Amino acid sequence: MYWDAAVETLSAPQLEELQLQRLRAILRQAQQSPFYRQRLAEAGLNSDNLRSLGDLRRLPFTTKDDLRSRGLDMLTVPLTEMVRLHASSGTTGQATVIYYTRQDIATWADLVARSMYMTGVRPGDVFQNMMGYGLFTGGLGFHYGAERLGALTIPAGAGNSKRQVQLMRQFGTTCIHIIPSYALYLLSTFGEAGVDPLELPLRIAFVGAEPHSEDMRRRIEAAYGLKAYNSYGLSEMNGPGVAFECPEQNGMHVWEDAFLLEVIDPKSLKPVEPGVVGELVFTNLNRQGMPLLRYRTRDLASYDDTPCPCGRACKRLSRIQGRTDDMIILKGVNIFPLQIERVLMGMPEVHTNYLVELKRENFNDLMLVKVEVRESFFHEDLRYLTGLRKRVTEALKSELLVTPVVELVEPGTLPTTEGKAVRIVDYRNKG
Ligand code: DLL
Repeated sequence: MYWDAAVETLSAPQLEELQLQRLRAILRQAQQSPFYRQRLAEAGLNSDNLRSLGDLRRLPFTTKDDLRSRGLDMLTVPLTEMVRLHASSGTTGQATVIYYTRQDIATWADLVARSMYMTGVRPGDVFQNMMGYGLFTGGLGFHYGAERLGALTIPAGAGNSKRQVQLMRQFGTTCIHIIPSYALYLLSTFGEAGVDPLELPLRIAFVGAEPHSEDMRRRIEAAYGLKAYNSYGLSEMNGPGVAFECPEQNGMHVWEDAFLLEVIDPKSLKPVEPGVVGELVFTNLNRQGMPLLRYRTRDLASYDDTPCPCGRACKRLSRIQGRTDDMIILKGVNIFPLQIERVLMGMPEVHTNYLVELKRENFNDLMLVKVEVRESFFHEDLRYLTGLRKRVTEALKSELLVTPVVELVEPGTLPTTEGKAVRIVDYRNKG
């Protein structure tokens, strides 16, 4: 049941003790980097005078801007000792680069193996990795983890949908790693190929890398006949394998022996209570080449520190509600993309894709929501479609508190990507 019982069965106080030891060691390590040497000196903090985990709060946060401007100054070993680099997706500006030593790659692989094992993957499973291999961490991160675990790993990569279906049939794939929006899109390829995913031996899917709702998970589970586990990570903290769902599917356990978690109010920067949504801040506890201290992720979620029936004491994160930088402000109202998704994926008439366009007409902000409607509903009469359009508009309005313009479109007509879905296009400040 446990990949690393010595760590996974620690009680909360034991875990804290381990964190304190590791934090002292990582402060020593971080002092090898020009960036943190200066930061730690300015804060008057070092491994000898750190008494409790809370003492770390004396150190300022590390931000994405710090990484961009001072990234190379954060290395604690010479560049020649690094064996790999990855870069973040760069959806919000210039990409940030993370360097890994050989030991960092091994630690990361072990965390991913632990995550996969927790959901029931075992040697003998056939694991099809449908995430991009490259600068993105999703592909290689899971690849090394799956091999470490001992699963037969198919490095399928992203896209090439027909081939994905063919590989699943040919090799009897039992576990998949897939972007959730792509998992729904791939169903149309199954349809075209005349293959029913329910007849394949699929058991487990890992879905992550982008926000998705509980309804979306249930849709994936029902269509493929498997259990889908939410997986969270970010390149700045290795990649996938930071927080992962256990069989309870009730929040993602943060691997707290490797990452010290803080959840803060993004405005006051004070810690928030359990259950309150705040920004996630992580400190690497066992990364060698480029440990980041108090890194502000911009991701918003709440945490739960009550015991989990699975026996692991590690705190659980809620679904990521959005990012501090992807919040839409429309007519002064704050909207997170996940709110839109929750409404749409909760409606059985809605197919797998939608697109939100933000426009400005005559100095007035406008939200246009294009929604694919399932085949069987799309061919209903006009009166039905007018009624449906009204219902979608009302449902969105009551969640978002602004009235969108809804357009119903045929299934398969909106653009798709093989990577993270682009659901929102903001034309307001363009042209
Ligand atoms: O997306 C790492 C990853 C790969 C995670 C595969 C899970 C599976 P980046 O490209 O650096 O790394 O993007 C990180 O993606 O800060 C979140 O905003 C978002 N994200 C990642 N996982 C989830 C998730 C990878 N499960 C950024 N739910 C993060 C919601 C997620 N958002």
